[in-house]
Amino acid sequence: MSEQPQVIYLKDYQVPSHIIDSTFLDVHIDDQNTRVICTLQVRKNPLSQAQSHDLLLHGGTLLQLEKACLDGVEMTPARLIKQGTNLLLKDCPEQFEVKTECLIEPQNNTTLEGLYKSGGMFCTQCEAEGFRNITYYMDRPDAMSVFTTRISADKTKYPVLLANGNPIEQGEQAGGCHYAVWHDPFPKPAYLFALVAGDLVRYGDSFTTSSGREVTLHIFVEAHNSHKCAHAMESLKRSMKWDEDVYGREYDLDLFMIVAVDDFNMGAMENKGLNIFNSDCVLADPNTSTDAQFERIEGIVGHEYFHNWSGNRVTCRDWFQLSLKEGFTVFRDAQYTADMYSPTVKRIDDVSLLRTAQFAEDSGPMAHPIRPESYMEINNFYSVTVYEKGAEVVGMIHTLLGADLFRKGSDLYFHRHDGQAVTTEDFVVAMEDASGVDLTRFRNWYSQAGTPTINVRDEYDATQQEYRLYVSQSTPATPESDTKLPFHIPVRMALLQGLDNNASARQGVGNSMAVSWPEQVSAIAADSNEAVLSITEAQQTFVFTGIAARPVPSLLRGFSAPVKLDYPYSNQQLMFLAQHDSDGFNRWEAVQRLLLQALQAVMNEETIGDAVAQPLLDLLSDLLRNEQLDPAMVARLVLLPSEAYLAEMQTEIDVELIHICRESVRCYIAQSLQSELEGCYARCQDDGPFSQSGVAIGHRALKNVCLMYLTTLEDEAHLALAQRQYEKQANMTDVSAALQAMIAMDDDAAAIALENFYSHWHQDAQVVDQWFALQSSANQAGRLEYVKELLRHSAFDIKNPNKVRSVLGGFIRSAINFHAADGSGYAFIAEQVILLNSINPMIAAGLCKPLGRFKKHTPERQVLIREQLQRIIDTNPSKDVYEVVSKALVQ
Ligand code: B3K
Ligand code: ZN
Repeated sequence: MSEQPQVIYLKDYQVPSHIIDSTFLDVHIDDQNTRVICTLQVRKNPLSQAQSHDLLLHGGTLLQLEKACLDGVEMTPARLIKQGTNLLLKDCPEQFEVKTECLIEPQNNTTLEGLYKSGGMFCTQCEAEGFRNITYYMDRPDAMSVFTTRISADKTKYPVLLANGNPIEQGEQAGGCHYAVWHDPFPKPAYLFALVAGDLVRYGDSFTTSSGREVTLHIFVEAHNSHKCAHAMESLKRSMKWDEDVYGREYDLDLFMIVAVDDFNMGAMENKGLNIFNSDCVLADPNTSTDAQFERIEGIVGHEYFHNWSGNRVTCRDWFQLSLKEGFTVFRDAQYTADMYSPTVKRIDDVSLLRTAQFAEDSGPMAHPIRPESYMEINNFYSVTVYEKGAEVVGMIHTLLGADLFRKGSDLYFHRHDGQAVTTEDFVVAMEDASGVDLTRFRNWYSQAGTPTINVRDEYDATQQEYRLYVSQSTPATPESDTKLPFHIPVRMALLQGLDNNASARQGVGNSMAVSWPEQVSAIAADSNEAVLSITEAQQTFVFTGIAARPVPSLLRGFSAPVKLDYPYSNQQLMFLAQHDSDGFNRWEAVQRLLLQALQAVMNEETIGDAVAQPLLDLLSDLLRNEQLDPAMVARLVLLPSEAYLAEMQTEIDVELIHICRESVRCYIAQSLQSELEGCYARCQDDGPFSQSGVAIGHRALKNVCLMYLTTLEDEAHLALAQRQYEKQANMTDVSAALQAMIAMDDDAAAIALENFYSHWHQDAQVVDQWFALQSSANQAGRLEYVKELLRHSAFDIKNPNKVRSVLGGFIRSAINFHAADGSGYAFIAEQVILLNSINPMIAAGLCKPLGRFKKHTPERQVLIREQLQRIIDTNPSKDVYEVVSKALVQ
């Protein structure tokens, strides 16, 4: 990149000048030069204001144009203008045919966008703008066309030829080649196009839709992975059923295909009828995959399938609307996972991610609203904000409307916009029209970045029997705006009958009170014990009357809004909520707050014994001994807040202090509760056949949390415990937890186990990725050289994003190493960014993001990080990297 990249603005949006009624692609796959002949039936868009009759076709740097014809006549240079990498076709008629012929070299395409080769197979990734590297096209999501795709290739090397839609023809052709023709009847934007050619085996099944149609389901994988398809197939069938039951959405083609690909920039892609998945997000086997991976695969299979309606049937008008499909679909996949597993545990896991990754993005240089106003490179905006906060915004609409009206809204949205490319505004209007709920102020969530804080104070007047909540909200400045309008924040809450009641009421302690809710309350639960406060102003007061005794407020239940809640909970109140709150999320939240306070006290030099007081230890002890609670829930309840969350809570991050204090609190808890931890570990040990029931998964999670605590004691007995768990080789969840514990103990035993593990699994790329990640993310100081050595390992491949994510992503997660005081971690990542920039700009830019968030670090670290950012930008990087680094440097 030699000049500054162009900035694209939402305000400049214009309807497409032309409509492409049909697209015929003829792709001849070849190991050297792949030929793409593209025939488009085009007409002028009656809605376009454009004066000229020119047609702009996007083209990428990888295209080599051989020929272009308009209505069968080869175009002369005077009418075929090159504009950068794009093509301008001058003075076109009202209706015409364009035919272009290009050569491409997928085997040399390391960006993994457009058509590329992964191992022995050819595959595509077109979202967001990859299609323009396959052929010249109107590569924008509001240009929808009916696609027919003819693929031809060597029959022996590439026996399987796939594209979107239904197969309509196949046969032999000269030179040992064969061909297949696919037709997709649903008009779609180019970003949903897909093509695959490879030597793959097929895992098949079928699904009967609610209206009785039979849909054939195929998962294509390389032969050695054929035993790893069952879980994804079951997940797919469950997702199809769930979307019918919960959203009334039926699948629309006769065939649904998934293809597993080893080299893939992200998790998976929802191409119409032909989803392409990163192998890591589809292949699973109990011997090689952890419980977390199984759950993740189920969520991603669901996510991509749900896109068939929220994304494909109704798509985005432009890329600023990305959250229209991503936020909504993440919300849908979270609902699905909650229904399949435990809603509370899913919520806890999602909120933990939001509060670390998304809150950090929202307070850094790349902060953007879920509907950004501008971008240089759209790939940089496939962010935790657009996805996770986007899902929270949809979730808040769900909370404000209630499940029934939300469903009415989604029905209206799908019905009204089926086959269209629309905006987030269209989504909100459908929700308003179906429910009658006014979402005017709510729209600020789409246009403003930043994490609001809601400040809540209360007052109880015993003589008036009145309880008041004083609520105010504020949001810090972010790069797009210094001033913020108030948000519409739904605060789900209940008032719990507290301890200071008179004796007669004592039996009701912890019950939520049946309250006559004040008028501004927008929704009332059926039993009137719970309500949603609609916070819409900068300051509001809520008055509750007829309250016989001072209640304990349970605020922001289920984390009903992506905000920071500032309420001065006393220790006693938190203990109370931790034991009594009927909202599972808020029970967890109360324990987290207690643990956070203890950690913060240690960081403020209080002695551990005082900070981690006996009542807190008693609470943890009760949890570890409680056999009634869901073990998966207990596993989360007793876990200390992560270093990333502790960092998020500080105004100036002290990496070492956080690390040392958290480690010592962990150790102190292990010492104090050793017998409870050992007891819980033993109780959760399932010696029967391997099971994936919720309880079995929960037991493994809890047992491994206990193991992590116990191994902080660094004694022979607990090292032996981890070793025994490793040697048992019961399942991958236990094996990798045992390895992680041994690595943390930094013992020679870990080295032996790691070698044993590698020699056992070196042929399984997915397991090798885990092996890399376990080592690179180990959170002991001074591991940089070790991680550098991993890069030199024969199994490492910088061109494979999964390997990069395992090793470099793992290293960045290990804060104590990434933020090493001498800057060595920053210099290391900068070197890798520079190297990766020329191979795969999207992955390189992703690695830059953590470097960009330096403002909250100490002045010394800020200088060190800035130096590395400057070093990167001095290499004149791709626009992906340039955008992230330049925005970081101007903060
Ligand atoms: N829609 C794709 C993401 C495409 C990312 C392009 N950089 C996967 C998903 O969200 O379902
Ligand atoms: Zn998605």
